[in-house]
Amino acid sequence: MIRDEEFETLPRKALEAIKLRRLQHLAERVYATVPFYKKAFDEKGVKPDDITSLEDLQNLPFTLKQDLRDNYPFGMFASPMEDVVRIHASSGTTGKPTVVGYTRQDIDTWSELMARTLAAAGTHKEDIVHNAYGYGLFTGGLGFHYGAERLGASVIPVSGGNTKRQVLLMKDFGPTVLTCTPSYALRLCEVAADEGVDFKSLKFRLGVCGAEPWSEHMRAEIENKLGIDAVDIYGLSEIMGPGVSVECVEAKQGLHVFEDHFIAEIIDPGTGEVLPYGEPGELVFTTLTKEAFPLIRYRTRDLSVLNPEPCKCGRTLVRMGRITGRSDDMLIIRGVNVFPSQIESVLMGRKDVAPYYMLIVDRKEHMDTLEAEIEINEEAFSDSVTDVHAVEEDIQKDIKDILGVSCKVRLVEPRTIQRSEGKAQRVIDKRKL
Ligand code: DLL
Repeated sequence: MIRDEEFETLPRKALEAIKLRRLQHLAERVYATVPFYKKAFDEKGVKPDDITSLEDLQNLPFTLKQDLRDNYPFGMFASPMEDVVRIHASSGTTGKPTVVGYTRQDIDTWSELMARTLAAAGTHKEDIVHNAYGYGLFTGGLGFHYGAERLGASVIPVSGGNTKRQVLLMKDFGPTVLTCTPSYALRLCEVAADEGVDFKSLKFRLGVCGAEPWSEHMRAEIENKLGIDAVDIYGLSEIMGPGVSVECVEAKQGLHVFEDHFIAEIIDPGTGEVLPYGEPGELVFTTLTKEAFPLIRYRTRDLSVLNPEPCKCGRTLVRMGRITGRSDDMLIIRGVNVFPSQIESVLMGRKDVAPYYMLIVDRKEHMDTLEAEIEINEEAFSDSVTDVHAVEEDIQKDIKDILGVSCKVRLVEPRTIQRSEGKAQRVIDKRKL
């Protein structure tokens, strides 16, 4: 269903006129209110009123995750704190998370966009939504919650975890729409089977899955095992949370970007040059309507491709392809963003291991697993009193403290981890998505 005929089916020319007007307004606002942007514009020699066409966006500076870290926690906010009514943070666990803020108007815009998202995915007001995205600093739980309420559906704010209990609720409450990560959807199905509940006998019709990479193969598995339609939803905290783009249930061919609120570009991650429609590269987003935390040309590091052809559902919004990977080395393990360099920092602080390691990521029973092979150093290796098992446990604990995910540690003999001559290959991702 198209909730917003006005914006979702506009001829592209008319849509572009709206985007330009909003971009001009945004540039003026961030230049006046966010010191980071004033400096970045000045350094590039651009002024807000230089923007006379959408192509001029290419002259504006990029925003990087590092810029958000440098301005931690609230330095990028464009509204005074008294107007901020909500704070969320990214799931990344490197010391400082990425912090984002929302004004009352932002929450309203987000709720409406999530209502549009859920509608495009095939949700109606009569539906009961089993919302198993995590509630808390993560944007998934509350984002879906507000959207489902705005749509008029009934939402069960079950959050993640406690899977057996979720199965009981699914049986008794008869929810029709499942909202959770694709891996958790499969996990729910498995635990249901263990509890003697055939997932297909439940009332579910639809799953709205995202927040982590998945594939057509995995979609087929979810659809077959759960007996539902599964659609892909994309978003990131920095840009708003879920609801930046979504597939329509009619076509399931690319995710419609809500262009009346976000401009998407694809760039060459190496040169930063904007690529034409149809060419794969890194997704870059500019927020057009956000008040508290507007961003100009935010580099997501997510790899995708854009298609401006109208969709058979009637929407004229540009579609992005399923995310195919990342241009940096960030891993998403059970929904938590993990950088290999964080593991390195744990090892650097120790006397008994060498900074050589290999991370092995896998997916067992639909759950991500992380294992680290780490080289013990010569000294500790030849010392007869070294208790290898105790060292492994100790490192395991440090990694869990810093990353927030568990990682099985296995010490290996000195010089057994392959050295590289160029860029080190430190991750083996065996997940078949
Ligand atoms: O994951 C927001 C969200 C919640 C999206 C619920 C969809 C559903 P972050 O925790 O900031 O926000 O993580 C954002 O997750 O840059 C992608 O790398 C990845 N990601 C999100 N959706 C998808 C998807 C939320 N559909 C990061 N496919 C993004 C692949 C995805 N990767």
